[in-house]
Amino acid sequence: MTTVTLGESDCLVVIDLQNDFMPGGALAVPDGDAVVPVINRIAARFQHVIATQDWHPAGHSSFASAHPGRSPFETIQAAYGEQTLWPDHCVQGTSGAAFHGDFNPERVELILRKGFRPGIDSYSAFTENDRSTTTGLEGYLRARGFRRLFFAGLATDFCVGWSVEDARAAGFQAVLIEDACRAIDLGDSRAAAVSAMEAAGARILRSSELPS
Ligand code: VGL
Ligand code: ZN
Repeated sequence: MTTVTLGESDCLVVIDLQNDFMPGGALAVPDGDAVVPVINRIAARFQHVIATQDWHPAGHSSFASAHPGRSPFETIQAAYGEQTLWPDHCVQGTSGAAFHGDFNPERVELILRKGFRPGIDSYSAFTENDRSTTTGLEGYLRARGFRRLFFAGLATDFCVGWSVEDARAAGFQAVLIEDACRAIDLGDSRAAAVSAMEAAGARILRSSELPS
């Protein structure tokens, strides 16, 4: 059932398809590897594809290990507000930060790295967690003439969700391809993220609704 026609002003944004978010990885997303074949398949349908990489320096302030006495998945009050603490993950240049080996990045036109400032995390591909430092992606996408962005990858409730909301705030049409994403799901964070994306005006589609 195809409900969408893809064109020159559409771009697929593949979020954080990295080893550390896969089963067995440092910050494993349940069933995270199931999205890889789906994304490989749909990427071929798009004229344009970009990807992001979570890219932290060792000792990053989002790592619980940088806060004596704190554990992963606790929240702390950072200078810029609430911040969840994570296991060490996606350290620059490590195999955990590399793309999943089955992800075919051949058609990826831009790889945007984020989370490299030691004191600021960045879930969103657009704006870091202080909600003011920009990654530059909005300007890039606008300069490329994209108007509608399709999102896939990991994790629905963090990097994908925040990116979708920021895409809407920046004035892009945003589409979540829900079966091409998986969530970390802390508490009810997946459901909350999907509600927030819908409230922001994002459309939720299944990959079967894209051209085959
Ligand atoms: C992510 C937590 C920490 C993600 C990245 O890709 O969703 N989540 N860093
Ligand atoms: Zn991270």
